[in-house]
Amino acid sequence: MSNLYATLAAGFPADKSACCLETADGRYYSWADMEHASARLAHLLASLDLQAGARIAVQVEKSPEALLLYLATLRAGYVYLPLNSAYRAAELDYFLADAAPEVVVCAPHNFGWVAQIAFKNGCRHVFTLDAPEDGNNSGSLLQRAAPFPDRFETVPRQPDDLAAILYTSGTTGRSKGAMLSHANLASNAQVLQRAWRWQAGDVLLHTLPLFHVHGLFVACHGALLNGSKMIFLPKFEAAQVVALLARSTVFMGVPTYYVRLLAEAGFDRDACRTMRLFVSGSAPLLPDTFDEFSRRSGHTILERYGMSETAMLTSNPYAGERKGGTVGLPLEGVAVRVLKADGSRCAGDEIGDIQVRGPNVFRGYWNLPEKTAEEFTTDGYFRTGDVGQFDAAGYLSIVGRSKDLIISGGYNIYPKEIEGYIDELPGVLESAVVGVPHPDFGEAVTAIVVLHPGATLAEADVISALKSKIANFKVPKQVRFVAELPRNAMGKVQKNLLRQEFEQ
Ligand code: MLC
Ligand code: AMP
Repeated sequence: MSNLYATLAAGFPADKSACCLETADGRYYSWADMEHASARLAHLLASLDLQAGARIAVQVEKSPEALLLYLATLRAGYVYLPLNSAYRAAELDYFLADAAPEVVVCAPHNFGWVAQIAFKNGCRHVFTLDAPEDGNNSGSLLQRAAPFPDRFETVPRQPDDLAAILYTSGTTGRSKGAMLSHANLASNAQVLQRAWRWQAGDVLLHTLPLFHVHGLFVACHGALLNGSKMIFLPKFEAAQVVALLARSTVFMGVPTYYVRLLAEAGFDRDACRTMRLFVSGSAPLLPDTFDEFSRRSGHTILERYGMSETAMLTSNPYAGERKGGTVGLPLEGVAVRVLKADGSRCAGDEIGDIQVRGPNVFRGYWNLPEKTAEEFTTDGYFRTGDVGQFDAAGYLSIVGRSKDLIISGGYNIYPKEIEGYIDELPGVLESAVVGVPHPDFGEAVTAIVVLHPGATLAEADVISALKSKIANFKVPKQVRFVAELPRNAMGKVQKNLLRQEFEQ
């Protein structure tokens, strides 16, 4: 049985009355509750007569029910497609047109506009995911699932069958759906269970969103596979996390979470007294944050590196030295190499392109076989688009990206997409979008705009126009106007000069 759910369920505790999920508002879900509720949802999905490999697209706020829907999708043998809850109409239209899901699940307050886009794109079923206490609603997935039996025979899958599609940039261009198989995700979960020494009694304080690799796979799979309880918060709030650490043993976050924890007066050794492990990833952790965290808490953050296409690739060791500024050693079964532009291996600590291979590496980009082929070498390595170097002890450092990408608060933002929206605004001749260092988000989106002669447009106009069109985290934090963009002899905009000039 190669269904990922079966792999995870093999780790559930024998005592099914134990707590699997606890919420901040006091809700408690036992392992039996999780199994029964996901069984009902899986029955409902199975009753819809979907095609094999049907995509279930989900754009909802984080909740235990969202996790149940993910598990139900796995159990029913369909493909889970999570979408950031901040996406607006144009973004959703793109994903639904590309992935052609048969089922779309959205938040009740978004039903009107989401359903319109979903049906336009040929989707057959649109449901809402309400909290159980929300009243009667015929589109409610939970109410529709309620009459079904609470046992469900998990559908067998082949190792290479798809479990999830996660939209990400790849190295260039518009978002592409990274196809992850049951075996990709199961192997990574098992490797991380060993690497991070998940153990009896662990409690994961879960504050990450559920629509990315970090929150959905690394965090949830870790706890589920180990039969460990999660304290499940709707979002990261530093003060609440400080208060709940004393009931937890494992915490995972993007670097912004650690910066914000350090800004809390109550964050100290005592607050961390029960903690076993703090993991950071998704964006570079600054050495200052790493050092200050260890002084304040007595814990050394364990930094790891991964991406949507590959899940986790490298990790600092649990038992050995955790080196700040590095992402550690290749995980078990994962081959990582750093190559020069001519394709030869970097020697010593030379800097080059990071390429990876392993059972965790995805099945390719949805509907893009040629793009997929371009991103793999002839000997089967995936080109990550990250640039790095190994030290003498084999620890990898990420020193840059060859892909055009800004990472803000752990979210990826593609400059080209934002430039497209700015260039459409009346009065704009052209624009360039870059990431500049930011104390909280790591990098902040900055737009540099050239206006047509005589046109007038203010920073606030650009920001408010974009807020109505794209997810709020992508909206520039600052907009600067210049007479012309710096270009090199080839006519290419010199973004490095703009980054230097507009550093805050
Ligand atoms: C929110 N805002 C952001 C932002 N998040 N701006 C830039 N970057 C971000 N990441 C803006 C909003 O637009 C809003 O602006 C204002 O901040 C307040 O919004 P909020 O929702 O209240 O923000 P907050 O809750 O503080 O969220 C910040 C955050 C969140 C850091 C807690 O972004 C977060 O949880 N990030 C984690 C992302 C993540 O899970 N990444 C993993 C990817 S997986 P305004 O102007 O509207 O007020 C991956 C692979 C791997 O990369 O290796 O793990
Ligand atoms: P995504 O495409 O959203 O999955 O983002 C993956 C990208 O995040 C990687 O290719 C890296 O550029 C970046 N990333 C993930 N973890 C780290 C880390 N620990 N340090 C630096 N960059 C990271």
